[in-house]
Amino acid sequence: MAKPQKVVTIQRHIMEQQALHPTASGDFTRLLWDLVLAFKMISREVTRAGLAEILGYAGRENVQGEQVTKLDEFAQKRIFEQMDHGGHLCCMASEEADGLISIPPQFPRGKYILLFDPLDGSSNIEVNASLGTIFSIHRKRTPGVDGTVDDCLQRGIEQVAAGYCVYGSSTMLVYTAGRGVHGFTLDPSLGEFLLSHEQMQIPSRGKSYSLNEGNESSWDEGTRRYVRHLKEKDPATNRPYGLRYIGTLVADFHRILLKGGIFLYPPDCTDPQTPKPKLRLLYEVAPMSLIAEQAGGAATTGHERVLDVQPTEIHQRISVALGSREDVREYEDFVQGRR
Ligand code: FDP
Repeated sequence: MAKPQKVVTIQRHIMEQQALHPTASGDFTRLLWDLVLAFKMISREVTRAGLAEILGYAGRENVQGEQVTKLDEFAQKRIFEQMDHGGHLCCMASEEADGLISIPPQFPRGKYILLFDPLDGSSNIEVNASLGTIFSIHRKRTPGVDGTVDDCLQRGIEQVAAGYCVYGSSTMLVYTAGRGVHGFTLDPSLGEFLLSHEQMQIPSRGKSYSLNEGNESSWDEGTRRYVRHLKEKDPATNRPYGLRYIGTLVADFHRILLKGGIFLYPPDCTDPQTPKPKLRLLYEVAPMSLIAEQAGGAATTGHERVLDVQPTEIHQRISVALGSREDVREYEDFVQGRR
């Protein structure tokens, strides 16, 4: 008879991780639990997204006379309202808010900072393709009870935890708290995230690349030569690589985490004097980079390790290549002119 599988919920996994730190207060554990509940609520809403057409358009009243919120606004509100009163956080910042998000005065303050992208891949909402939520957690470093912009502007290497939830053919939550990367799949009938991928490892080399090829005319020369190299035929090095691009960072990265390969979003170099990157450092690129490194992969701007970059503003943008270690190193060789 087949041995019954040990079923581990995310709650139990987080508690087991906490037990590895005998001095832990439990604050961080409760913070993650609260976040997990927000993800379940967003997941439920994402699966109902297509019904907005039937029940009423987003931003207007539905047939029951209720206001229908846009999915990205819903995700923002859900996370904020779930996280504002638990006493774990001293402030938040999000892609959907201009400045620092303060904790309302009536609620207690905690020692952590939450940075998040509530609904990544928003251009895919209408087409029923995968979406995601990304989060990054830092520890407060300035004096006083309220969090400040300075608390948000910490290097990626200083993250206490990072993760994402991908709303795909199933909903999966992937996170790291500095001891490897673990993945949990949501069982909608139980309403529980169950451990499905323990200690995830990115293969050291992949055979696919992921970027918006339509932007080729605005890439830097190194990126252009690198992508041309990937398309050359050389069976010994698995080339040509296949192209896979969904246009939702979370989904594109998730594929690479499981299968290997490289995700790239180089800057727009139409004016070489002022390259314009697109993705956001604090709540997109830094958390993905921590996960990549914790899974044995790498993340670079082309010239520098992403996790070492000192942020200067909350919504800072940055260029990135991340994924399999050997693929990322090879990209750096092209960009830095060694090849
Ligand atoms: P989106 O603007 O649709 O939210 O966060 C930005 C992002 O998506 C990433 O998820 C995605 O990787 C990228 O932009 C897609 O950009 P392009 O449409 O320029 O390819």
